Amino acid sequence: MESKDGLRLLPGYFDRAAQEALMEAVGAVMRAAPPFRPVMPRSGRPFSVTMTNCGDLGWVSDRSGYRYQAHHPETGRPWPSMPEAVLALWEEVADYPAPPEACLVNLYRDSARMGLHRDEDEEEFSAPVVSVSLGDTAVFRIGGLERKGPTRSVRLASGDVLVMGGTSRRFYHGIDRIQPGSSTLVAGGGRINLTLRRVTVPR
Ligand code: MD5
Ligand code: FE
Repeated sequence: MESKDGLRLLPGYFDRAAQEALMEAVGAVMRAAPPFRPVMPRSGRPFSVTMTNCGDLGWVSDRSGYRYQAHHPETGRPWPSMPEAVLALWEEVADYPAPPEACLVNLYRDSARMGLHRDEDEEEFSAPVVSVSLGDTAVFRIGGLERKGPTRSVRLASGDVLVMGGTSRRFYHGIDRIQPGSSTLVAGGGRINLTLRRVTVPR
């Protein structure tokens, strides 16, 4: 599916063997950089999703705000490097002349969700956001440039890749829920989402 907005869904981009290989790589990332539970700026309300990152920069949220930083907020160590397969995916689908700097790893267990929001903590909006779904199917909600505008629902299954380029880079979106038990890929159940982003403008 390719839309005039620059939104491209690539269903089944990764086959089961490739998904298992990605899970191995993600497991290594999580051992080096354990998932943490971010809190909302000011309120300190915890996210239902836990997160970690790989790459030069990682997205974090705490009482002082949202930002990208080079170190894990709890261990203080630099983020592990991005798996080769993730860099290869960006090369294949991003149509952008520089590598991604951040790969956010979101972990959704049973009732975890992500409210409607826009990705706007980056400096570079000419690069797409590339997202990989692994494990349980997610009910993804996508709107437009206005928070109050119409939205539609898209199911994201394990192995699907979503490329948000062009105008869609700034669309409102969120995860309404996951469908527990819809995949056997993630040990203990749940969904893992990899979100690849360029943060800075290349020089
Ligand atoms: C997820 N994660 O499935 C999603 C995938 C996040 C987040 O939203 O911020 O961690 S990224 C989906 C995305 C990004 C940018 C634009 C659009 C979707 N879009 O216009 O649909 O955990
Ligand atoms: Fe987002």
